[in-house]
Amino acid sequence: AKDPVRVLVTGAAGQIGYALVPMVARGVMLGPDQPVILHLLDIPPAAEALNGVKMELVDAAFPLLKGVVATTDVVEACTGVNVAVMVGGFPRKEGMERKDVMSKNVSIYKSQASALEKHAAANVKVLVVANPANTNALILKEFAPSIPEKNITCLTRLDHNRALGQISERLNVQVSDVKNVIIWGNHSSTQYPDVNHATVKTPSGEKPVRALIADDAWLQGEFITTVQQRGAAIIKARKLSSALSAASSACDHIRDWVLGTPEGTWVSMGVYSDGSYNVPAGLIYSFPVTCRNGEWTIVQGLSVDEFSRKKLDLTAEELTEEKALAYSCLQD
Ligand code: NAX
Repeated sequence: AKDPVRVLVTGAAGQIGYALVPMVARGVMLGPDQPVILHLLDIPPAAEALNGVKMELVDAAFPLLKGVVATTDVVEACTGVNVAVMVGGFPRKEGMERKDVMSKNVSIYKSQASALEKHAAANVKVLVVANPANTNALILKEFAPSIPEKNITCLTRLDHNRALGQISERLNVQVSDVKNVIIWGNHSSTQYPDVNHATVKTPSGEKPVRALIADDAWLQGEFITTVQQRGAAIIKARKLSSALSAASSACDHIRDWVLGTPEGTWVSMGVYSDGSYNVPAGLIYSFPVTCRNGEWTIVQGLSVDEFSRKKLDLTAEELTEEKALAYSCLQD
């Protein structure tokens, strides 16, 4: 039997945490033959609720779940973890300044970075979910210099999956037959969902989405805004933000990273930019990636037309500003 993998979930008493931990315990994230030990972190006001989640995990009697560490102690939570899913953060409340929210998250991610750096397993893979996800991941990277930068990522897979979903609905095809959409940039409303290289499996072979959907106005308009604004639409409908889809996409992100992407398929991940596609180096930016042997690689050589170029640059500009704001918080 395989040794258990230790998976940290921060913010585990929250909404996404509640949807995510049973998925991890069922093998959705790391595979049906991979035992896991869950490390659950939250803050003291949520300690009782966190203990309730632990009780339910015990009650569910998951065969793959070999242990649960539920704690409000960051060091205990981070010790020995192989995978860290960072869902905990400070939410933006009505009337709050952007800088105040940024400042709270910068201080959370700075201190959790140090705890991970000192106490996590040497090759820990980190996925930041909490918003502002790209910039939180960047802060985590800056304050955990001994964790390889390739190991620190943020979640844009939910946006990627939303784009697959919209194409599948529009064409009335199975979502599993659609692939290779791309989310470029920030996990925010400036993200660019790009279908220029996406394809659909049909009885007569793989066809470009562009050839199947002739309606350019929809592809360059409503499709993009629907994906960009989907989070807000879910809040409007549910009075709560996306949770099951966020949890499921976090599992997809880690599973593909660890176990690899299928041949001929790429996915979107927020990763440390090396300057590919003329995106400024030093941002955490969402790119198309393939994964193999536990490492992601940015897909190279895709054509970027003029319309797309503007969108890639716009979301990069926003991330550059967020980075500057985060650094100004560090100085205060
Ligand atoms: P909740 O407010 O339900 O849960 C957040 C949990 O984090 C709470 O239990 C809170 O006590 C805990 N927490 C706060 N500070 C902490 C700290 N310093 N250490 C550990 N835990 C801490 O929010 P939920 O709906 O679960 O969303 C969590 C985060 O995901 C939010 O930042 C949200 O904006 C973000 N999202 C990101 C998405 C993405 O695709 N990247 C999509 C979904 C979601 O909106």
